[in-house]
Amino acid sequence: MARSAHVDTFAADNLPPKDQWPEFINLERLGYPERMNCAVELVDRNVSEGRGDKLAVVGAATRWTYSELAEKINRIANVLVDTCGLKPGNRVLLRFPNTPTMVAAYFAVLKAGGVVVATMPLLRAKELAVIVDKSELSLAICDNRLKEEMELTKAKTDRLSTILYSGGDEAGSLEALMEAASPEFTACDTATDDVCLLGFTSGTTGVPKATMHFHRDMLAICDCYAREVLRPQESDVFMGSPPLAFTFGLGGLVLFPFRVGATAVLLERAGPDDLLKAIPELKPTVLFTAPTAYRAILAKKGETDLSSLRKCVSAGEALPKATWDDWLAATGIRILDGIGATEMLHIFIAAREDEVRPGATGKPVPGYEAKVIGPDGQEVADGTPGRLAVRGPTGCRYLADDRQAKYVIDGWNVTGDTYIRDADGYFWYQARSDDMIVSSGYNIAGPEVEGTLLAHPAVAECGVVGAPDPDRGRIVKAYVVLKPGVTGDADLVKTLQDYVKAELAPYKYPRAIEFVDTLPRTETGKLQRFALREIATGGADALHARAAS
Ligand code: 3UK
Repeated sequence: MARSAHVDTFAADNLPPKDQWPEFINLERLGYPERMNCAVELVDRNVSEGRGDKLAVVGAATRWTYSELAEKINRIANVLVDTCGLKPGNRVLLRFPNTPTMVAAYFAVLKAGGVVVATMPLLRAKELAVIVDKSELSLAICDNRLKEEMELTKAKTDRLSTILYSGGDEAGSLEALMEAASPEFTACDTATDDVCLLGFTSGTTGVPKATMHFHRDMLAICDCYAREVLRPQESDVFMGSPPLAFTFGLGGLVLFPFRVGATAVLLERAGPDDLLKAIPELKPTVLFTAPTAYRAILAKKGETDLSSLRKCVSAGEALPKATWDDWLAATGIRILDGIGATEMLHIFIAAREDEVRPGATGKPVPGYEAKVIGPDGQEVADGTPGRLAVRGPTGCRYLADDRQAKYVIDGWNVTGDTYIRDADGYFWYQARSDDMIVSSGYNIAGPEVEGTLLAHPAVAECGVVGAPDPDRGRIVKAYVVLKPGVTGDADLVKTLQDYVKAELAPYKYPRAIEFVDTLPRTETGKLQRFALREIATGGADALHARAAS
């Protein structure tokens, strides 16, 4: 292991014990040097290789070339070190919508040897204070527009001593300090395995976990998934919806374009309607978003011109075959589904356009290995469902957390997903392992029923969970959002039930269907099945109480 550049050893001190690390494979093949700062590799290299005048990042009000971005980064790094006293290894909280300034601040922290703690804009003071305390950080950079919750956070913890606000030009603002700072900065001579990012998981329940990633990890995802599967070009323009605090967004909207000198277009608001408007205007060639957004865009496809798009990536949750088929019919593009995780930093199973099997996630990304294991930890036969286990050059390291021993088993990362591998080596997603519905002894995967319902013309969105049932233990219950103009009545319930029975083994059909206006989702676009389960459980209890009284 190379000598760390960290003066503040918090990150190294809180790595899991070595015997609980996953096995990292194929690192030699990537051939990274012992000393490396990923900010230099991802930004400065574009300048030194002659792409200084190339457009790096575009925001609502700014367009910076790689040279301009590199200068902003240097100025912020100087502010961090000279004004804020940042020492290598210190954590810095970032709180921004997706903007060019966030990107500059992100790389400034990395270049100065700090550790980035990026946060989702929608988080509240209560959640932010947990992150501040867990990361033991005292310094934050925050967009003016998110100041209120930042100040509430400051009041909740005694750690935050310095907050730089960005977006104004008053004395003391980030911009004023940058103006006065030098445009030159020598990168901190970090080790390739110095921690540079604490990625908090979008976990749906429980205390948040912080995953720890090294400088080399930031490049490894570019040199495995992006280089081998996505295969972007320098001329590409990237756009998408995930927040940069979600590693899906970080990789897809910043690291991947920067690794090849392409352009990142950042949207501060990136719901489906914003994408519909931005795509014809800004003409991205590569799109990163979640399955729901693909469906929402499809519903309004007549209203927009999607012809600039060349590649579309979907992750965060399973991409139903119906969505894949409809997108191909509408755009001629084969969506690249891929499963990733905050623990793995980015996507580790996917397929290139020419190798996609619609409905399957794909095969292990070059550099990664995957297998399906049974309850005893042994690999199961192809065709048998079991838990997904993966390993590669990136992997899970939780900051001081007992759950490390649950995620990493025998050197493999066990993601909590149930998968089936087919005889050709393709991996087929079934469900989150704890989302499998057991009804009358049958194992039913909610996402399979969802994918089927979504193919029905009346259905816009749906979520399928197990609802308690006195006879069957659980029954399959579907929460369905209908397309505009469709009325949810008893006839439609019967129609949808018959539809599923005709498409899947009949025991999987939803015995209960409820029509709703929206489904609960996380900021990363995931359906909150646990919230639906709670509703399903509460509903049954409420019913029971009424029957009893
Ligand atoms: C689920 C998928 C089926 C799966 C992520 C790309 O989602 C990301 O990270 P999270 O930590 O969640 C991980 C979990 O999400 N999932 C993600 N992608 C798919 N399920 N098909 C998919 N294509 O349960 C996984 O364990 O929030 C995704 C890149 C970076 C990421 N952090």
